[in-house]
Amino acid sequence: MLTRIDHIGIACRDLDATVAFYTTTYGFEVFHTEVNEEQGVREAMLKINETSDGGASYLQLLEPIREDSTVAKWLAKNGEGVHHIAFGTADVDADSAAIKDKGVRVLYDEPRRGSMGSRITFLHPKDCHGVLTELVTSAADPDAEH
Ligand code: MC0
Repeated sequence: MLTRIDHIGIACRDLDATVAFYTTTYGFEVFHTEVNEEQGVREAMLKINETSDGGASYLQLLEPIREDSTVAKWLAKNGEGVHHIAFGTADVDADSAAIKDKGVRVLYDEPRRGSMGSRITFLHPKDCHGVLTELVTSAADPDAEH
C-alpha cells in the first residue's frame, strides 16, 4: 500500500546553487546528501515533514554526475524542473508486483538502492500519464545512514 509522498525529484544543473535557493528562499534544511553512482546523480534530500506512517516526505534535488545519466538526458531535453514523484510503501516488492499485474511497466526486475539505503523501483512515465513514478521502501532506520 502506498502511504505517502516519499519525495519529489527535481533535476538541476548545479546542486549547490539549487540547494541554496531552497534553503534561503523557503528555510528548508538539507537532511542528507549522497552520490548514487548507479543512478548517475549527486543528490540532496530536504525533509519537508514527518508522515503518519512513521516515514517522511522530502524534496530530492538531483544533479547528474555524467552525461549518459538519465537525469542528464532529461535536462538536455527539458531543462531544470520536476523529474519524478516517489510514493512510499512498506513493501516495494509487493506493490511493484501488483502494479505490474495492472499492465504498468516496472523498470527494474528487482528493487535497487536509493537514497539513505532505501529500496527503489520506477514505473515507466508513458504508462503513468507522463509522470516518471518511483516506489520507495525506506531503510529500517534511515537516520542511521543520514
Ligand atoms: C523520460 N521521459 C519522461 C521522463 N524521462 N517523461 C516524464 N518524466 C521523466 N522523467 C519520456 C521521454 O520524454 C520520452 O518520451 C520517453 O519517456 C523515453 O525517454 P528517453 O528520453 O528516450 O529515455 P529512455 O527511454 O532511455 O529512458 C527513460 C526512462 C529512464 C524513464 C526509462 O529515464 C529511466 O530508467 N528512469 C528511471 C531512473 C532514473 O530516472 N534515475 C534518476 C533518478 P517521448 O514522447 O519523447 O518519446 S535516481 C533517484 O531518484 C534515486 C537516487 C532515489 O530516488 O533514491
